[in-house]
Amino acid sequence: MSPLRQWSTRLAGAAVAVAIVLIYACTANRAPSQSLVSGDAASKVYVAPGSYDEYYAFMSGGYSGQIAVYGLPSGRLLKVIPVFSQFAEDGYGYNEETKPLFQTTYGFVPWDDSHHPELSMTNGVPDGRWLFINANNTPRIARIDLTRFETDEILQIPNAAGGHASPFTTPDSKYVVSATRFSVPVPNTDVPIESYKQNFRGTLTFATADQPGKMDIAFQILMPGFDYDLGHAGKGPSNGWFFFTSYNSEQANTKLEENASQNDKDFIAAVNYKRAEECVAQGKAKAAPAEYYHNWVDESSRIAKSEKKSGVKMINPGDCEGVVYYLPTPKSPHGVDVDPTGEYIVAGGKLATVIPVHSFTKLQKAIADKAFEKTVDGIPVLKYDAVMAGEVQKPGLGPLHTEFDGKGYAYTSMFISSEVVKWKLGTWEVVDRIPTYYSIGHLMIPGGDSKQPWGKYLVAMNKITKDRYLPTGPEMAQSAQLIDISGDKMKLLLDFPTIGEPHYAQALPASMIKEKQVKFYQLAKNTSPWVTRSESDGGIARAGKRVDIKMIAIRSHFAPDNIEGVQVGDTVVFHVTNIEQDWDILHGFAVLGNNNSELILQPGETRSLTWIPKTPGVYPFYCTDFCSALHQEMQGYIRVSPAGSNVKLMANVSKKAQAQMDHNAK
Ligand SMILES: [Cu+2]
Repeated sequence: MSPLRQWSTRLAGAAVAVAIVLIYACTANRAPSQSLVSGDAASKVYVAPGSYDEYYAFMSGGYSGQIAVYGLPSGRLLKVIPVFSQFAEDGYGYNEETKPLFQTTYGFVPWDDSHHPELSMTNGVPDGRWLFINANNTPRIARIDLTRFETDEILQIPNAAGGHASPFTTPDSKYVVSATRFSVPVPNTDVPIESYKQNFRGTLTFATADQPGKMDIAFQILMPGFDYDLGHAGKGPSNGWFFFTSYNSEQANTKLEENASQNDKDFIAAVNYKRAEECVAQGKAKAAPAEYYHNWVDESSRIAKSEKKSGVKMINPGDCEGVVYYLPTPKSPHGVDVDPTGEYIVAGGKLATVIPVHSFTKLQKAIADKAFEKTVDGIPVLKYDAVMAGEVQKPGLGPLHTEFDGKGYAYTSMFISSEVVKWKLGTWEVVDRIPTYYSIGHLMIPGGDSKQPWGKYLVAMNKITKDRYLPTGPEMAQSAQLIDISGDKMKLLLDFPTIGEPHYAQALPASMIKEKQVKFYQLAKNTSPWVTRSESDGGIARAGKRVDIKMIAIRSHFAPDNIEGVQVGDTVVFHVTNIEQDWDILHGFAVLGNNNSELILQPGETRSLTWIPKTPGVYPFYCTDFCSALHQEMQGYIRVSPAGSNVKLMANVSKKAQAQMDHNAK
């Protein structure tokens, strides 16, 4: 590049940066929007005490690694589902039963950045079976069961770094996908970063997802070294295709802010995954090295297991003609969204002045006509004009994501101009716009990325909240805004603070899952090797320096509740079973000085806490979940003696259990 061109490029980059700052400053200084809320907003979001919300909304926690479940329209927080981060509140990732879920080839990874919840689908419509969500840092995909609101399975994605375009599902949830945000050497190895263009590649992963407990990598597609950002499956006529945005088609490896903003157009990768399946069946995919973990919860014991797997089937597009085409797309595209009919593929070009919409019909014709402008690493690039359905003119600044109401309208979030823009599919005219507070990222309409949107509400998820709530120091909770989209004009109804970063969300009518909720686990079906079904089954056993204690919890006592014979240097594992058989009757367990977390015990479940006492003494333990009138009486003691002490291992257990213990001790 000539010095003059470099300089003008830098100026252009600086101008964009200044514009962003100025525009942000303008939006952030806007007066609070009391006047924008119409008089009947309160009645539209009021859910009377004891009444239920109309929708469940599942909002990712971003850098909290979790999912928060809210009721809509009230915005009431119903639950936090821990997924990728340890959760001291209930012992997830601390107790022995759930720790294996965090196993990866990098070791135990107790945190991640969860971005995109995706509901499982049948025939392109959310079906309420499962929720998937991606880990953005150490690429993984989790499955959450929607009868228990618990994480049941986590699959690691190999040959990837930054699993951002994930875990979007195919219309039948046969596959969930993960595309690497960061291109890396594949397989990853020690090379100079300067060798980016020679050595760095992207991968698109298709993982099977329709068999609980059996998620696995079906195949990967090796792609040019761009940054892959988001994806969505085709539907209806475009069923069998998947669309992924990419930026950094410049393949810059430094100062991407400027160096990856050079090209006027980057690409959407249109992937024919039915064709990929054919190539795999025909042996055209190569066996590629990979190591990854698959972790899942055994249904009856409720204990997570880990399995290390190796090898993947890797498709090189050059060996599988017709598997990938590139759609040129202005400019540094972010979101890619397919309308309910499956015909329109909408991109959000972060730096584009229009919202470009591709036509699936035209895409097929362009492929048949070989309307290619060039190839990139063997991938044909279709001509923009040959695939373009239309462009939404002057939509605002910084289009990111689009969802649909099922009535012929699309809604696009505009990050820089902090607004939602409503436009008409087919005519591409903007028909309404509403400000958001502030810097909206994703937006969500229940079912709004499916074949059947329930288009009554829209939720804006905003990155910056300043001045919207009572101030809480330098950091404010991020925020969601509920917007009524049932009429011609969008109406702001409600702001509510969220947990972590509400990156993206999904929602469905509550009626689809509320009757399916598990109320307690049946003790008779608990196959944990540490289950204690009654007081007479409790006991203690020593094996070398390990001491296992089997206990029950029931209103309002533990049994046993006095334990002696533990020594400094022992590893003590408390296995506590909550033998209540009633809905929402939980107990907890914590012991003095424990370097771990509490246990929370759902009715009928067994959970295990590892404790390594360091000094002699007597240590109380107690129930942490307020359970009954005599909750404060729900306590006990464990005596710790010096190493080598002759204090006998004992507990106030039943005679039968004591006889068994005495037998074991011989
Ligand atoms: Cu209790």
